[in-house]
Amino acid sequence: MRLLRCAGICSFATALVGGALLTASCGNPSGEGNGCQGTGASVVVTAQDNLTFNPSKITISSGQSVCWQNLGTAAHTVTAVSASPLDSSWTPDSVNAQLNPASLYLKSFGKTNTNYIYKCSIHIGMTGEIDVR
Ligand SMILES: [Cu+2]
Repeated sequence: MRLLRCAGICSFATALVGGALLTASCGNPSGEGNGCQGTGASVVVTAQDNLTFNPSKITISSGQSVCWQNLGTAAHTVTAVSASPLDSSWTPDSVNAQLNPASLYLKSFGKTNTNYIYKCSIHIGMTGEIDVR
């Protein structure tokens, strides 16, 4: 479980590929144009100012990673609600990540046939679901 911010990603990406383009896009304080790009995540979920996770429901394969990004102006969280069956890395009501504007949360999922529910602790009704097959 890692909380990644843009600066960390940019440093990493710059060191990795020496990409001037990446460096330039990451310098955008609005977060537009960078986000989860370059993290290698299999799926990107965007927390939006309309108080939704988009897409709100995803299906991935075991071993794949999900990157949550906040490209808006409102702060959100990724807070575990449930894992079925239980997963020690997804404790109900624990805030996995504070997802402030321009920040990222990257997590890989290694358990097959597990359903994960999460929410934003700040905005009631802002929920998401991950099915790992
Ligand atoms: Cu929220």
